[in-house]
Amino acid sequence: MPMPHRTFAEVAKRRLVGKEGSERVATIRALLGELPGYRNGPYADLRKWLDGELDRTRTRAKVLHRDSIQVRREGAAQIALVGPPNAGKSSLLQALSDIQIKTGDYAFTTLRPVPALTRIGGVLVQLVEIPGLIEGARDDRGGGRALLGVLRNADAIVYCRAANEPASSLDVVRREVAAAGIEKPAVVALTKADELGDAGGEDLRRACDDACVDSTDAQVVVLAVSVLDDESLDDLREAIWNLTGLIRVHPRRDGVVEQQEPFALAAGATVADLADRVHHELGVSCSGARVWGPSARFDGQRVGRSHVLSDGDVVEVIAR
Ligand SMILES: Nc1nc2c(ncn2[C@@H]2O[C@H](COP(=O)(O)OP(=O)(O)OP(=O)(O)O)[C@@H](O)[C@H]2O)c(=O)[nH]1
Ligand SMILES: [Mg+2]
Repeated sequence: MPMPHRTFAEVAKRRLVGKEGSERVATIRALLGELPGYRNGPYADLRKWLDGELDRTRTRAKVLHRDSIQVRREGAAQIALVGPPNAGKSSLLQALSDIQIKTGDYAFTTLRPVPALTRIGGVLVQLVEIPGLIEGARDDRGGGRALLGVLRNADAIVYCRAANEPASSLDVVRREVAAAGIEKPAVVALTKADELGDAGGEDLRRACDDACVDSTDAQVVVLAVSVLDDESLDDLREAIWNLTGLIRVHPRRDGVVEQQEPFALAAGATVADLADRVHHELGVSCSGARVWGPSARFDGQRVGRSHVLSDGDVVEVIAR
């Protein structure tokens, strides 16, 4: 004796409440299995409804999946490249790292955030191109909410715009970022600087001035870059490093500067912090260090545990 169809409908709805994805699919399948196999009438209608639910659940699962575009963090910091379509973000990403990525002279070449690692002064930093931030991103246009979510996770932003485009070409992106309440240390990269030609110097100066007109921009460093000019790329790397707020410290042991990657430490880190990072026990037993570099008054200065280190220091930790 099958359950009356009205009761079945009630039970089915109750069992589906709050379920999504594979759990919901499994429940719908189970319900379909329990449903009497009439070809017509109320039970057949219930079957049709459940089949529809199955399709809708699968589609939703796909959409949810497509929205989850989070980027796994790697390296000492994560820096987002944002800007209008065709600004040269992918080209920069490629020039600064080893990745191969599609670039193209049209908008929306890149459709999802793309991460790549770059080495700055020996430390790996993750760059992420965030494409397609368009007007209305805050209302999820163009999948904007997920893209802004990735941006929110980043430590700093490189705003990219072509040097020969007006400063206003960044306005849309900056408005969307501001509307999303995202505030991060930032630089502006004026890309494709090589395209300005011989009279470029003057254009560039104007472009740099334009880039700073917005009052909130007072502190923002503006750099002209071209993927054809290695020096400009090195300057950009250094500007990116400054955004991270981290310092690079090179360990030295028994009089030899170790060839490993330098340690990336938060600004304000002390000798004790470095020792702890090398090894927890060294953090405990460290009594001080010898320091060469910006934070030392002279080469090999003997300092205590609480001595504050600077970017570029070479440090030999002394254990008790
Ligand atoms: N001359 C010159 N062209 C560049 C430079 N950087 C990028 N381009 C060109 O600009 C176009 C757009 O470059 P992409 O790197 O694809 O731009 P994008 O910002 O990633 O574009 P979307 O992913 O579509 O948002 C391509 O034709 C590049 O070859 C540069 O430094 N100099
Ligand atoms: Mg791109």
